[in-house]
Amino acid sequence: SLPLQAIKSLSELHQKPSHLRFQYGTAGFRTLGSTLDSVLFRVGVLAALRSKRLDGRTIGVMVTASHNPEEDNGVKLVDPRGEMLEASWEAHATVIANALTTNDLLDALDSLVRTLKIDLSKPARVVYARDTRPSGESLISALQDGLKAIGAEARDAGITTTPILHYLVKAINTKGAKDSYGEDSEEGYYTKLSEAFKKLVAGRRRLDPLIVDCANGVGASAAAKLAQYLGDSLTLRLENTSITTPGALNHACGADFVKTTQKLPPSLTDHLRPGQRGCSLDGDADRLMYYYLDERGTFRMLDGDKIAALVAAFIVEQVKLAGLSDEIKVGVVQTAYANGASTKYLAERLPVKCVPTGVKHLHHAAEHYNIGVYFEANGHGTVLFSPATQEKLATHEPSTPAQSTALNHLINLTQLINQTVGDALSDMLLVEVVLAHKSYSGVEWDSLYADLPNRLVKVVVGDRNAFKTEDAERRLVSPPGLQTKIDDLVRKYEGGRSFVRPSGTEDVVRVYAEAALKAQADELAFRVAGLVY
Ligand code: 16G
Ligand code: ZN
Repeated sequence: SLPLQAIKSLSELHQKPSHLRFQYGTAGFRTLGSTLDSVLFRVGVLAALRSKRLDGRTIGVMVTASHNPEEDNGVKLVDPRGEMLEASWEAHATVIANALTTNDLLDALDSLVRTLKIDLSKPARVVYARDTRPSGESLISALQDGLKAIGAEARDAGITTTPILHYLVKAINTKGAKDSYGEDSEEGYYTKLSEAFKKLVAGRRRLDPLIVDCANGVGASAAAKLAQYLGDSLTLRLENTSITTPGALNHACGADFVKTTQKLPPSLTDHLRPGQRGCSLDGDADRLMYYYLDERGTFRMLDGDKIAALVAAFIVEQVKLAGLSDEIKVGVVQTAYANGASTKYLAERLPVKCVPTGVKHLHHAAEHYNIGVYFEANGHGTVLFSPATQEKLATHEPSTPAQSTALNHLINLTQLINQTVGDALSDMLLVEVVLAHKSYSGVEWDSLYADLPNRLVKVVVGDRNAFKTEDAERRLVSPPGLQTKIDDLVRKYEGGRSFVRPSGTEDVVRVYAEAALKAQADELAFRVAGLVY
């Protein structure tokens, strides 16, 4: 049975603020860091129960609020294969987090154990990490109390990136197996990525140094370590590495700043020369945005859609060169936020599917392809190779030297890419590989297609839950009548497209619009926002 006494006495030290309601949303629990103490304690207990439910396989816990302000924090669970927590457990997490008193908590845990038939005699194994946020240290100790209360075997992965924690979870759970994901250590991660990278760029002209905006977050230390492993195969110039300066995290820098303002972080103005490539990580290094300044000094953004286009086209080409086009089908997954021009470019070349916002939807849809490329416009994404495809690559007998070369490239890509989740560092190396192979600068990459001008606005409404969508969030079904009004407006704009959806992370409704001209995209967005308000 549950160690009631231990849970009870430790839970008293981590009482739930009575006036707050927590919700396990698209990004786990996420809110002001100072309010999350009880949530972390309970997540510790829950992670252990999830592990027991899965026969003692290791569960991950990541403490981060990604690109959000420094005062925010959050926590999410990682399933044994390194993927997001199974959806049905999101509701269990919400129930556990909201139990009012310690006794309510014990009742909720007991009922969870009974309904899910959790065998409490099984071991519980959990690995956890956090980003650089100041609130992280005390939240980790609350988590540790939860793990201790239920007697879990806990491993502290320290301060590291979200994707590294996902890597560790998968590596731990595949240790010693035929499909081992790699050594279950940070060194194992850096070694795996850097060795694959070196093989993929061997014999090619060295790329110019790359400027990396680390968002003053945990990506700074990870990128610095990665740079050592890369040696002279790629030079990284790290900027925004002030991880201990109060207030610096994600402030006027980082991938989210770049995407939402469509501007160069001011701190990079003196560092990025025209034509030079730069990129920004977010606060936990799972999102990536590229950019460059053109010859007139104008900022040109290369977002998640541009990364998808670059990478998908390259993989299709390698599959063809390897003589495997008939056996290995490559597909792309996007969301409604994907620029219309990117969807057009990709759909002319390979199957493209649109799914609702949120990594779990994209990841799941990408698993249906032999090789699934998924990226959100905001720079979160990865490439999945199905187990059968990896097997095929490992056993296929190439009939020419050219086929053999392409086959090896594909095998090395399976090692370079962090397939558990979007990973800014792994994605950055992937982009660099393609640029090296194609001898592209930012300019050539950018010219794959021209982005349609677009505008995103947020609208504060009385009740965002009144907004219900269908067709992968591209159309509203409620409030009634609103979609027809949007359609009528959109028709008036050349190349017009617009959709409205409730945010999953903020108490707002988001309006997206694109059109052939910038002024028109802005106008359309504001007029649709006017309908919503
Ligand atoms: C979360 C999602 C991200 C999505 C964003 C949308 C995960 C791990 N993260 O950050 O994929 O783009 O939410 O936010 O799923 P919104 O619902 O507020 O627009
Ligand atoms: Zn992030």
